[in-house]
Amino acid sequence: MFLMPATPSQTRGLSLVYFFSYKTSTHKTERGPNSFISFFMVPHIQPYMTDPPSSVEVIEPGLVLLRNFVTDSECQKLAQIAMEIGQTGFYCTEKGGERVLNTGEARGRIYDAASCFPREVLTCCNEAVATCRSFDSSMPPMDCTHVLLNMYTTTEGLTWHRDIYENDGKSDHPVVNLCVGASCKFGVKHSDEDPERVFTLRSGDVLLFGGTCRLIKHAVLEILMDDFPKWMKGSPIRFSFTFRDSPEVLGREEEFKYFRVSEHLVGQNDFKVPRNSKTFRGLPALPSQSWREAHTRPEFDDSTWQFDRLPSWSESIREAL
Ligand SMILES: O=C(O)CCC(=O)C(=O)O
Repeated sequence: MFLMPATPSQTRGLSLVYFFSYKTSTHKTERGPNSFISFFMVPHIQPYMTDPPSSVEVIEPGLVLLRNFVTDSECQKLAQIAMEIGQTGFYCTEKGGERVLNTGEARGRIYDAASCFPREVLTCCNEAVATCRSFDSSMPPMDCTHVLLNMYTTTEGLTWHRDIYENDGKSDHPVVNLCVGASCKFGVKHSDEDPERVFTLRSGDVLLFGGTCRLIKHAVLEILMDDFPKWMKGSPIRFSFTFRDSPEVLGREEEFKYFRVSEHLVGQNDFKVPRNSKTFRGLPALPSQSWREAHTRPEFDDSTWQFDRLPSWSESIREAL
């Protein structure tokens, strides 16, 4: 069994719990000088000998960071799953025969229905949401319908944006982001005038943004290629599993197959965060994001999609399983 069947706090052996409060206005959030409310211990129910203790940080209502939520060995299995799925998913082959990452950047991307992913992957999301909601009562529930899996291969991250597209989910249900492998600097801010809040996300950390933070602006500022789990054996890669509740696009995954920041990150500057994020309606995908259209692009040869750059640590994990 991948994760022990227990209540979230039992499963995760939560130890340190921090609560922060923020002075909030409609779309602007600011951490006040006396924002540190409490710090207390929760009994360790199932300590992990090899992992640091888990903690919950309610950064503000609707924005929660679960540190060390997924154990190191679980992360290792998730990385293995990501590599296997990525064999056909992270790369495309150009007409000249060169295999390139399918975002046009140093990042591979897979977007698909949750049902295409192994159950273990979804278990992490479900447990993270349950744990988060037991600490932040404002966080709405979520039923994961889709997974976006990113693979970062260099220090290059992902530019500032809000998750405003139809396939990100139309409701205020949380987006759940699990970090596996190399660490990253992750930034959030409600508006451009706000100071950036930057968190280091390490392997096993889960960040949730929902409710009044569902449309928060965020960015992967940098991948920290010198901070990664031992089992990556000197070949650091960052995976992010981003779980979404977007039932409206079930069966339409083909429309959202590609996302190239240079072409498809549209409507961000004109987007006005609605006062009621429950009434939010996502922006439709551009036709060029679809699998069908990619087939017609002269530079791609999707008929020969293949993955041929498995790093050595993946092979050793495969042997160990
Ligand atoms: O990879 C990440 O951690 C963030 C991904 C993200 O923000 C997105 O795809 O919208």
